[in-house]
Amino acid sequence: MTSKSFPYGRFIYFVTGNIHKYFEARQILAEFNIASAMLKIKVSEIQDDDVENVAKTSAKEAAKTSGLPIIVEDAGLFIEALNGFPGPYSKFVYNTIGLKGVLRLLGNEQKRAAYFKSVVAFCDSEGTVETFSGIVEGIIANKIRGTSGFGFDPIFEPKGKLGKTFGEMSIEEKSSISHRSQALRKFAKWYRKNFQS
Ligand code: ITT
Repeated sequence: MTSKSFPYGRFIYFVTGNIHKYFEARQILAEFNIASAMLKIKVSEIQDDDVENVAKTSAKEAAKTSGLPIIVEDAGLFIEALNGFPGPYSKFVYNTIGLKGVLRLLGNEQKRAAYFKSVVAFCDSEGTVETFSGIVEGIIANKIRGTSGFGFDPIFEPKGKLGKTFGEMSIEEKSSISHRSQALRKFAKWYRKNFQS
């Protein structure tokens, strides 16, 4: 893609209904001098086994509805002993059985490996889509620990920081290794290269 001049400067709308995701994203994008705003518009989340397809489809719909260049980010928690469950169904599982339910499902299972995957999908008003992904590996803790972050953060201990859940970390510490920060950093580098302010 050739370098485009972008009428709004380096600015991007982050389409989400989840303020915690936006706060994390805003900080990471700011490191690259990209200003952002949270855009809460209704977009359908398709049912698909792949978070990349979910993010892509939502991004196209959001860009079409708003007429703005936007990013959508879709993430999920994949637990090895549960064959990748809940994956793309993470929101539903969080809202139904919650953290306690996931810990109950795992019981005394010794193999507690899991990872978070994030896919950022950018779509401009012409319908061009680009995706960027990030993964953070870790384990599912034995019990709920910490009150920071959101979702499954209090039961996820990332590799390299074992003994501490995302729920026990500041946004900065989580973002130094998180799936979301990796995907957003890839996006930010690409965006700076392709869109001049
Ligand atoms: P959107 O409006 O952006 O879709 P969402 O909360 O539905 O917000 P996702 O679909 O990306 O976000 O994520 C699905 C669920 O996965 C989310 O509700 C959380 O429970 C969980 N999740 C995603 N990212 C997480 C993270 O960084 N830490 C903890 N849990 C996370």
